[in-house]
Amino acid sequence: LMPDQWFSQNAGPRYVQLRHRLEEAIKTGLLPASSSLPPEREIAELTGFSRVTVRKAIQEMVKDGTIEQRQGSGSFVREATQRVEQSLSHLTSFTEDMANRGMQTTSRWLERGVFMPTTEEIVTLSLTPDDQVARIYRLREAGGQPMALERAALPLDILPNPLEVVTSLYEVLAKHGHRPVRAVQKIAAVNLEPADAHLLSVPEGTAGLRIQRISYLETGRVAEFTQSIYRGDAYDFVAELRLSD
Ligand code: 16G
Repeated sequence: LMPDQWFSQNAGPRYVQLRHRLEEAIKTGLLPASSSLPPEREIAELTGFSRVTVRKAIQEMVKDGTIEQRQGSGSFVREATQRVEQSLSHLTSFTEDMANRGMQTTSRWLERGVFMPTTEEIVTLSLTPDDQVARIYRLREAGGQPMALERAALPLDILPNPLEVVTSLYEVLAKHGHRPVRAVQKIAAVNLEPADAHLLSVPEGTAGLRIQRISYLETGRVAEFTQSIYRGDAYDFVAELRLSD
């Protein structure tokens, strides 16, 4: 890191000047993705800025997601986010969507079991208050990158053993002859809650999409009620529209 590459006649507060220098270093590959930043003290020495300024510049870059801080191992340049295009016209599963792009999926389980249903689940899945519900809640990753938090609820006779779902819910449903054939999906913008942002590895306040999917069996019965939080910075939703006749 050459100090002279970091100096410029930029106006604005000192931490903003330093931040521009660091952003420049990232853009030109001087500080490549995944590389670790030198310690604050070293950056201060190299650039002539004070440590307070260095800390403030880094804090700002952590907030906007350019830099990531890992407990005990310092600061790193974050990998650029991989965006994916997601069709809104086909009833596919996450596993299928990612496999079509050649991406491997992994899940981090947050909840998986049989529970008492919430009022919303009772209404949506047409349960009685005495029925229990199968619930699976997971962080879904593709190509090692967190993509979405998905919380699915299903009637117990449709998914008697939630533990059977290891990778694909739809695959398990298909095996039991319960693959949904139709779904209604609702999408709304949200600011990610701090806990969700943390799970999705994005800065707090990042835009997210709240997606609700209610899917139906051939018989017209509701099979699945899924509430998800998708990363706003990782998805482009695409639908083909036609002039109706
Ligand atoms: C998609 C669905 C979700 C479904 C899941 C099954 C949305 C927006 N999409 O992510 O409802 O439960 O696929 O995927 O909610 P899987 O078969 O890979 O588990």
